[in-house]
Amino acid sequence: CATGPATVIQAIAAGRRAAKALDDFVMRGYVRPSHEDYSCSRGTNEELPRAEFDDIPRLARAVMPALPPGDRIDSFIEVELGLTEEQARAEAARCLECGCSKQNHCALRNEATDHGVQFAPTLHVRPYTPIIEDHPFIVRDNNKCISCGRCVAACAEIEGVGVLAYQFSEGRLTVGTHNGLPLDQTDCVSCGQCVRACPCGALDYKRERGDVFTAMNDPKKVVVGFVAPAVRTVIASEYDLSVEEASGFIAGLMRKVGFDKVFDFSFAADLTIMEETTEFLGRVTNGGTMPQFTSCCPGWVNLVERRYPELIPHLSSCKSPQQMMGATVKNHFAQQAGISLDDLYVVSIVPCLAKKYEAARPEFAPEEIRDVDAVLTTTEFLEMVQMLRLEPKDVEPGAFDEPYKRVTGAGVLFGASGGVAEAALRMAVEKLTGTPLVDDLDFEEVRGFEGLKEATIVAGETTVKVAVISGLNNVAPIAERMKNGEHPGYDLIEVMACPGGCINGAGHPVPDRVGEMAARQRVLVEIDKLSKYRKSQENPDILRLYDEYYGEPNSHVAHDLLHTTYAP
Ligand code: HC1
Ligand code: SF4
Repeated sequence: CATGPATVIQAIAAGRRAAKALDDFVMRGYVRPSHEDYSCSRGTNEELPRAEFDDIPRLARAVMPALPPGDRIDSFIEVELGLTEEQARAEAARCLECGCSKQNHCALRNEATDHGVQFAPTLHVRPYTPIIEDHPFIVRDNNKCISCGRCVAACAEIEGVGVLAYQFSEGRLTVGTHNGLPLDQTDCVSCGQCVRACPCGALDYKRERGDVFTAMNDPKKVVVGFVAPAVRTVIASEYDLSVEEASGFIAGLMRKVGFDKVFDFSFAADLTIMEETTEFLGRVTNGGTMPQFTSCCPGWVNLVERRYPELIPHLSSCKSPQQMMGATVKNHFAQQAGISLDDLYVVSIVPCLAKKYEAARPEFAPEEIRDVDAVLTTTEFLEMVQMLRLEPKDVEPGAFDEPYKRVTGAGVLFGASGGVAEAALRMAVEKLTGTPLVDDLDFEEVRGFEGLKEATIVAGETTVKVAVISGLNNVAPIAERMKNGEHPGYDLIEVMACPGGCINGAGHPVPDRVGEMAARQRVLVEIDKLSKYRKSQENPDILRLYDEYYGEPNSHVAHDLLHTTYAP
């Protein structure tokens, strides 16, 4: 291919990010689209993994230094070019230097470019202010803050927590806490949505991947990794995988990164359903405290403890699936595999920042040995993959490991809002009617992205009223009413801090296309549909675990290892 302003070249991008980068390039008018599929692929976004755009190869490489290994420019044919290579390189280098590492995926940089904003280093120098580390893992660097207010809005309007506020310091407008207290002494629930909203790296979180690499490099350590339900939706999207391929690819990728044993903690979601639904049915029959709230979202648990301690008796006593998996691996698996706890290092991979907080809680570290030693976000895991320069061709897809190999569609559904309630209903209805649920497994009323969804289910003599809430701002009206002694009219309430559930967690890469959230949800729903087992209570590996270890749901051993208490 020739180069220069008159060159005519077309690029075919493989991988969503590569396509997006080319897309941005075309949108800014530097190259002209020539392929008739272009408008179609932009319109639906469905074609992006193999969208076609005009560009030249070197230009494309210049604007995409940070592409993951799976993304590449596949092939080129000639089209008319509107920018010299030198101009393109200058354009690519125009990072705003706020200090983060987003480079080409920076919304702020794109806005600035689109509006012709120039960066003038001599005018914009500001006095250095120390980095603030007043939270277990959230770090605030006001030197990078551009006072855009996204974090303040996320905290107040999405999560309803409202602990962040603008402040004047040294004559400059930046962000601090409402009352000036350290962040960990406010009602902050550690959801991480402020970090996710920050466009310039002023808010970030501490990575644990270094500790995980260290454990992997220690020949004495058996490093066990388990992955949360929602993570597969992002991996599927990053690597353009089909629904059928997603879980097997993750297992292979985790092995390649260096985990000795790999589990899917949708298994522990099944275990949670066994414990939590048994608890719920017990409350229904014995006149226990109603309604029962789910307790698997640590951001929600933090909110109850900090702002609504009166509601603690309503929280299920179940640990979250992450902590059930950790406790099961550190006890049952360690015993069965004959591994001493000193040599066992347990890592979870999750879409959530609050899971870091949860894993570090002292009640989940009996005798100061944590059940989950490190928590990686989806983003951190992908960073590790990039650091190791792993390509999809290096990955040998495979099954998850025994003895927790089999998971159900119900467990996988946990990753989107409504999934916990749906999985619980699949068991509760069966128990209440005494008849196996065969065809009517889908409780579609509780799926989707609305902040509050409701369903009324008649099961034999019993009517179960369910509410499903996501985005903590949406729980406030109900919580306030209950605080004042009112019954909200529901029996079971699922609450997830992130809008839409864990598929929208702050530990995932930020979606860069419209429709990404719906696509993530679809992956989970499709996996459920294709699953051999779709009810937690029929998972053979769960039944065997009860047989050989826990006895029965809510047994003494189960209470010891799978349940917890909350601190007002
Ligand atoms: Fe979630 Fe859960 S579903 S909280 O959204 O109950 O993080 O995926 O791991 O523990 O299983 C998150 C996801 C996750 C727990 C499960
Ligand atoms: Fe607010 Fe969540 Fe950020 Fe805490 S982590 S400051 S609750 S948005």
